[in-house]
Amino acid sequence: MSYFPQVEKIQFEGKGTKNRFAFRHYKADEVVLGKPMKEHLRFAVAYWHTMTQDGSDPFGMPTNERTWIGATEMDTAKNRVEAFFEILEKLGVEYFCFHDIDVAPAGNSIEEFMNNLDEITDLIKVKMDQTGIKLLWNTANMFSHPRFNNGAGSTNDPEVFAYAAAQVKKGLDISKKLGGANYVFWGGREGYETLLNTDMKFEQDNIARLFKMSIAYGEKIGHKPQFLIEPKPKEPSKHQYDFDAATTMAFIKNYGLEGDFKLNLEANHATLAGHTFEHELRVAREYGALGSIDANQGDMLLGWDTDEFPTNVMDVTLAMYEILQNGGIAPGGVNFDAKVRRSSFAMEDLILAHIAGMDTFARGLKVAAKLIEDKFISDLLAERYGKWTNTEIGKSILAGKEDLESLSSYAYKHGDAIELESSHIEYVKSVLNDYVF
Ligand code: XLS
Ligand code: NI
Ligand code: NI
Repeated sequence: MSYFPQVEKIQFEGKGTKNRFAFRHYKADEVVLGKPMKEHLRFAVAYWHTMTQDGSDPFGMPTNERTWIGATEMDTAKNRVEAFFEILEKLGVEYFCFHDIDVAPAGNSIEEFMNNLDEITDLIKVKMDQTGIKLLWNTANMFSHPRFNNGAGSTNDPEVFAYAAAQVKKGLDISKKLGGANYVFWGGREGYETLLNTDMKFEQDNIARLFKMSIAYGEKIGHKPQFLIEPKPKEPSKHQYDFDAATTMAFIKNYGLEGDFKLNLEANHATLAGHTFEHELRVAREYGALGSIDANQGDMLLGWDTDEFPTNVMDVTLAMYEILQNGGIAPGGVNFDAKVRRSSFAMEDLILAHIAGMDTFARGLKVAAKLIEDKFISDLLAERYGKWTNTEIGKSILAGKEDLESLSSYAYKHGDAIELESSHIEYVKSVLNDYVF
């Protein structure tokens, strides 16, 4: 049975096509900078937004038409697996991501939950074997259930900590079974409401304890996915410990987790933290910790994680530039942590939204590759920092031959004759527009 009988496998038809169910820019096998697009992009579909969102919001009822709702929760869960793989295959997407609770109902006890997970992930494995589709990452939802209202790793209650540990253990067992490339920790409740009742140091020590147990368990079962932490400054907590890339790197270094942990960076989380997405990617890249990305975009007029499908070519170009400069993103990928708007309630919108995101990333990739081929940004940097390598004083400072006294006498001699150069940044941005449009 098909959930999208009106949709064939999506093909590349180019910019002029009037067919809504076609790629206008994404051509999986087109070679860009020596690699097919699909290898650069490693697209993944997110199970939660695609399969479980109903379109409700704090002011309104569900809107989404979804034909996979069955008689029981387990029936729905099984139907979703079928529908999900149909979406992946029709889009030609080779990876996917999920939380435990997205795929299997919680049931009435921890045993029932874990059994449900085993049953559904067995089904998922059959589908993976049939299609060659792979698991980019899975994760444990340790934020929705009331038991996590004070956090999971950071909880004040050791029994909650144990429950979280059970979910992570199961998550790693599933990752092993499905050959997961990465395993994600996003700490939505790992933060605080008020410092009045919070021991920040104790809570962070405990989060690190949970992470170290995870590394140890991975080693024990002989399955070592790349562990990723996904920063986000707030929402649902008022303040989240993994605020942004820089804060999370400080945490990783403070607890000696480098080597095992990298970052999964999300565009909308970057803007919530008051950064551009490319800023977050640059910070991670410079630490050698750019692991994977959650591809979406926020609405600058709204102060929350709206998780829109990415359609802004300029933003995506600058993100893809960082990814190319990183030498790619594997074993990570481009996961669409994005949901259709409430008014896009039809089944087919799930397909159309992913096509929009994939086309946007294809365009961003192509423009970023052109920027690299033309040395547009590297020439800009070479010019801007040129005096460090083409003046005697610049070379001498970099060679470590100067100190405060020698520089002080240099400044007394030459200080008033400094020739400043204009950045002409408006011109630069205008030329960048020529690349994008
Ligand atoms: C929420 C996060 C979440 C993670 C996975 O804002 O983006 O969806 O990606 O737990
Ligand atoms: Ni995310
Ligand atoms: Ni998010």
